[in-house]
Formats: sequence, structure tokens, C-alpha cells
Amino acid sequence: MKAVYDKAHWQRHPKTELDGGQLVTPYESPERAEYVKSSVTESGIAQWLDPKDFGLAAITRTHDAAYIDFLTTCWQQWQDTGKAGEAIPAVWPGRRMQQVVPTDIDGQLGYYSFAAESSISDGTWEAAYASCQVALTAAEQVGHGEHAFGLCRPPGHHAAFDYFGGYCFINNAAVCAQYLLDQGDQKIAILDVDFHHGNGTQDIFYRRADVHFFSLHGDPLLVFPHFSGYENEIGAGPGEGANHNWVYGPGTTFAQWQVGLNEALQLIQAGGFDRLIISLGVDTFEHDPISFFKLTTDDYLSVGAAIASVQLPTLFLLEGGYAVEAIGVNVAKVLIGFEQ
Ligand code: Q9C
Ligand code: ZN
Repeated sequence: MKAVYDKAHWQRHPKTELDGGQLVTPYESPERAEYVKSSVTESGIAQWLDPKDFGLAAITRTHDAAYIDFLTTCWQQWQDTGKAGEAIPAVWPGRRMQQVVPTDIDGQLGYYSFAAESSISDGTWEAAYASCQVALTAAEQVGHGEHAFGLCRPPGHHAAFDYFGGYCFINNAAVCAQYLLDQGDQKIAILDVDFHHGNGTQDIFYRRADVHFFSLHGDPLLVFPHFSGYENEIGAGPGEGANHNWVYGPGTTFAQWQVGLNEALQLIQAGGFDRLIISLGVDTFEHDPISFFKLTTDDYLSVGAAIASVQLPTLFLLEGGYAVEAIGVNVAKVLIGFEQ
């Protein structure tokens, strides 16, 4: 399959993540992408392409233009105020407060985010933009009927129409779904196998019938993003019935998780979709430091094989996975299992 990588991901290099009341080295590190690049290259299944530039217009088809404006200016605004650390939101509009866009950068950070772990620093916008162009370059191949892998960093599935969080700034999968529709597709399926609920993707398509969203994830009563991902979230208006969540508890094995995977794949198989997008997180791994599923490296071969069974042109986009040295192999296993 075709695969796309851009070293510009290195521009996303924050020093801090707010975790347990401390500023720690971020889990979502540049090394992650390099391990994936090496393992996928070693597997021999990828033909690497250089990223193309589809411009900002492809992104503002899916995201609020004012939010994108904020992302492009945030770091400069933060620096202009002379603050010592990286940009971290610390205030949000609570229930019954006004949804206004403050002029002050602390207010803007709160308005345009839903969580505080993802510090913004020098190069964050540039890397997020490049990550999305990697995804779009891979999506173009899938539009031509090929399968492709976008080695996206930073990830995207927590980024909603107009807010960031969960290490995500631009929703790469959502931008690609819209791109494929704009190229003539009628109906796209997005299957999110990351450990965390893809709240951003769900948000963007919740009232739409042209993109159906399927997500398997840790129970939000117990894990991030906490306020999204419950099984009663089925879509609304024209999108009613087009959103599907499967939640699992601590210690979930592949045998248990696979039940939801197969239900999702059956719905996708029967749904008349033109193309399939996989939000490929491997934080479902047994040794992931921030997650609680128990998938093994060999299980990822079966994940890939199961996805292949629906026989749609498929776009894989990297999302999470924090057991740094294992994520490369685990991602490669999914792609190998898919191609076999
Ligand atoms: N103590 C993705 O997998 N909470 N994002 C982490 C760590 C945020 C995960 C808590 C997790 C975000 C793309
Ligand atoms: Zn995740």
C-alpha cells in the first residue's frame, strides 16, 4: 500500500503535559512517529510517498475558520504576553456561562479547547497542518481506489469542529472524509479503533448521514474523554442511527473487543459505503502506559485481517499509542494483516 510521512512532525515538540498535577514529558512524543516509520519500512509493505499540500481550504471545509485562525496565532499571542511556560488552558465556559470568544489568550485557549493536557508551543500549528496534509495525500490515493497509510503526528480524532484536546488539533480523519465526499463519494465510514473515544470525529458528523462513525473504546465513565463516547450517542437529526459506540472496561482482551469490531464491520459491510477510514490507535496494547485493554502484538494481525474483509478502499490514519517502542511493530502488524 501507499504510505505517507513528513518529518515536519518534529515541529510538534512540547516539553510539558499536565498529568497528575505535574508537568511531565508528553506521552505523545516525536519518537512515536519514528518507531512507526521504521517498522512499517522494515515490513516492506509500504511504498512511501512525499506529502502534497492541499492548502488550508481542505481544513476549513471541516473546522471552524475562527478556530483555525486561533491555532495559527495562539503561540505568538501567548509569547506576546510574556508567559514563561507553554500555552495551557486553565479556564472554560462552565454550564450557564456565555459562549463568547475572549480577546485575552487565556480566554481563547479555554474557548477553543476541552482539556488541558495538550500544551501548545513553537511549531504546534505547523506540525498539525503537516499532519493533516500527510492524511490528505494518503486520502487522494484512496480516492483512486488504492489503500493507504497516513503516518499522522500529531493525531486528530479528539479535535472537534472548534476545539482541541487529547493531543489533537486538526481532525485528520474528518478532513479526509470531507475531502473524499468533495471528490464525488456519497457515503464514508470511519472506524475508530483507538483506545479512546473519537469524540472530535463524532462531534463533526453527529447530525450528518453521509459519514457514519463507529468507535470502540474504554468506558468514558472511567477514562478520557469522559464526557463523550457513551452507547446512547446514536447521532441526531439526519444523522440519527449513523453513530455507533462500543464501550469496554478494564482488562478487555482481543476476544472481547473483537465482538464489537465484528459488529461494526458487519454494519460497514452492509451500509453501502464508498470508502473506509480507520482511525488507527494502538493504545489498545496490553502494555500501553495510559490505557487498560489487553491486546497483544499478534492480535494486531487479526485486526488488520478483519478490516480487510469488508473489501473497501481503506485509509489508515495514525492516532494514539504510547508504549513507544512497541507501537511501530503493532501498527505494522495491522497493515500486514490487512494486506495478507
Ligand atoms: N495521564 C490519543 O490517544 N489523557 N489521545 C491522558 C494521562 C489524554 C489520548 C491522561 C489522553 C489523550 C490520540
Ligand atoms: Zn487514544
